[in-house]
Amino acid sequence: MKIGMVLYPTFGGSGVLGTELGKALAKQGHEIHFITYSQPVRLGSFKENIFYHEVVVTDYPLFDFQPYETELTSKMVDVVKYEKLDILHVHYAIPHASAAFMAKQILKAQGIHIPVVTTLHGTDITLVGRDPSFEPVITFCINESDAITAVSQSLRAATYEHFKIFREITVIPNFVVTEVSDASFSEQMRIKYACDGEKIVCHISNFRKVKRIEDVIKVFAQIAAALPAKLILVGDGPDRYHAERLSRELGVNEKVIFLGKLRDTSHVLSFSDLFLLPSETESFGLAALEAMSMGVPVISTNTGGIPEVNEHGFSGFLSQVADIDDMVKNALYILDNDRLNTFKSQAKIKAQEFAIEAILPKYVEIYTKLAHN
Ligand code: GMT
Repeated sequence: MKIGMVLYPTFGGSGVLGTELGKALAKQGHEIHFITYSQPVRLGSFKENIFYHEVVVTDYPLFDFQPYETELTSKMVDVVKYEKLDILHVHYAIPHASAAFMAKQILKAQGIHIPVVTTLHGTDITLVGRDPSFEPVITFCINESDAITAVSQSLRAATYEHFKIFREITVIPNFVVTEVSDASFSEQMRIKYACDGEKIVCHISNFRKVKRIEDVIKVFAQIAAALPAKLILVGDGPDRYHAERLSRELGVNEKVIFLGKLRDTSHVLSFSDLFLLPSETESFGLAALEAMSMGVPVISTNTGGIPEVNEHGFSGFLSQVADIDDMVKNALYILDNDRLNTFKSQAKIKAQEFAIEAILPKYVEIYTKLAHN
């Protein structure tokens, strides 16, 4: 099949998922056309069956706001028409579902039928989409999609709760492509970042408010008071400054390493002992799954779709949002030398439920049904 993949190219989970999905489909022989405004961070170098179509937004002095959605729609129309696509799969409803609806109508007027699959990822529903300034468009476009998927049961339920959706939403959980770690590299890096016996705690996110970065620092400060440990933070975003300030205030700044944004997080995860995800809300928690797949147990909140991923007492532990003491207690329990390796193995076992081999056929089934209608 020829599939158009529309996504945000940045470090967010929806872009990562859409890119990895496209790469996996291309490996199976499908032709994948990425349509977005810059090269997706996880795309990497040349790959067979993969094409990238950049949406260029022209900067006219007349506009205070550049019309990205219009440029995106035109690009979708062009790519569907001239590359003869069978399916358009859009990740994240805003503005991708509405641009896809518009593209579909334009193509229909030219006698071309293009089925649209919309995957809901989280904040498009739980935060941004609920904003009254977006809601009517979101509701309409979700209902107009030919197939709708959500990344967790929790997100599916939230979508029905907050929007008047009269269509079936299929849950297709996020997946992980497990990277093979190089043991000698991991050992070298462990020696570089942590002295003998120090545990390595890790957090990866876009440092937005919803991630509660300050809770990461608070939990780590208590862990570091109890045992030798370092904290590695990967990513960047609006709350990074607060994390830097708090780590100085709590006197742990010497033990906190800010690496910034990384295209590939598997290397850092390969020498980490524990992953912290204290989010306010999380439709799935792809970063936690990626950690688990590298054998890193997870201390997280029990919000949204996280309990569908992180199994309490097996791959890690779940706590109420903002319950720092409980997260610290659980973290110290896992980091105990007698238990750590068991939790590491269990995290890997749990992640296997979300192996790409198990999830990919679910998308292919949807595409196949729509393409043959
Ligand atoms: O977490 C973010 O802020 C990024 C956001 C996105 O859309 O890129 O992530 C959402 O989608 C991910 C992939 O499906 C999920 O794993 C994240 O849980 C979800 N984030 C939230 O719900 C806050």
